[in-house]
Amino acid sequence: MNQNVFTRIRNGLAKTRDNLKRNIDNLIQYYKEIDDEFFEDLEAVLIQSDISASTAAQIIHDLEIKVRSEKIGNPQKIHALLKEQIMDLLNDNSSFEIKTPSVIMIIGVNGVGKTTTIGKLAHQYTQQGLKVMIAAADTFRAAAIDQLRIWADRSDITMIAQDTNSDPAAVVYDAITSAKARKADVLLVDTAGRLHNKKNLMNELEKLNRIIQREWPEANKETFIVLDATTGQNALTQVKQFNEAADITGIILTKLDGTAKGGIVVSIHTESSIPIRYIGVGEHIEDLQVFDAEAFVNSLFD
Ligand SMILES: Nc1nc2c(ncn2[C@@H]2O[C@H](COP(=O)(O)OP(=O)(O)OP(=O)(O)O)[C@@H](O)[C@H]2O)c(=O)[nH]1
Ligand SMILES: [Mg+2]
Repeated sequence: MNQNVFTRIRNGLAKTRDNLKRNIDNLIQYYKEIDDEFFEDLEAVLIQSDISASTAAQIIHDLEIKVRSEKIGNPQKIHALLKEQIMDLLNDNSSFEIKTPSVIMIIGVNGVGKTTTIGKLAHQYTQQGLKVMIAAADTFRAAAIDQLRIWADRSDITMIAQDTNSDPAAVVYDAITSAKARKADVLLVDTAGRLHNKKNLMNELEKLNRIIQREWPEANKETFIVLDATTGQNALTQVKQFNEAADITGIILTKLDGTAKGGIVVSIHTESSIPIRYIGVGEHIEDLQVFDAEAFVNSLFD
């Protein structure tokens, strides 16, 4: 991982890191040794950083076992122990590399950063030398198509769009025909933000999936849900409910730069068992990183 990439993750996670460090340092100052109350307070610190209650309980449970078996009493040791524990939880989340050809459908609720993320992914894949295309399947608002076009132009790639209010399924059908004809490596599909309780919109996602499957069965298919890291525990509910309409293959957490609660990354992976593929750490085109457990944990603690 180059220096630039690492610096961006580090900067993006600054609020979460500072918050976590301050809270843990307070504990270390207050407690002379690690005891039950220390663990209770530490659990509260984890929950404050948006690690869910059940994941926090699991981390504390494992830490207690370790501390007892190794007879560790010094609170100063807790930083390193906690880091190790979180690394263990995220470790099976291996670094992602896109297969070609791929169709990547980007889904999620309103305003989480879907379109921006597509712009960033298009840039990243283009930089890797891949031929990228975009399908403007958010046909709800004219502004949505215009916004996507700006991103397509930035990476100088082709966007397939129809008029506002046209059928997203028709856009996807068109885009696949075109992507196959042009031998595209990656087709990114932008979709309209939707609430998981809107049945017809969720059915639409199923329909888009069927079309992709039917029209380009040889292509690798990914469905990434975009989650706004600042929304907290509701993110897990979103994953569960979207997963009923679309087989989610990966999670993208955005806006980690805007929150002190980046702990959501830890529990969302642990509790959904879905890999985190990318994290968004800013609004700039380069502020999207392939999720790397080690780089993430290092950025959180060091
Ligand atoms: N700070 C920060 N802002 C982000 C990030 N990703 C997206 N945003 C901002 O979030 C806002 C919404 O982004 P969009 O990409 O339009 O979100 P969307 O999910 O496509 O929204 P809808 O299409 O309306 O559902 C924009 O102002 C983006 O600049 C990020 O990683 N960090
Ligand atoms: Mg959008």
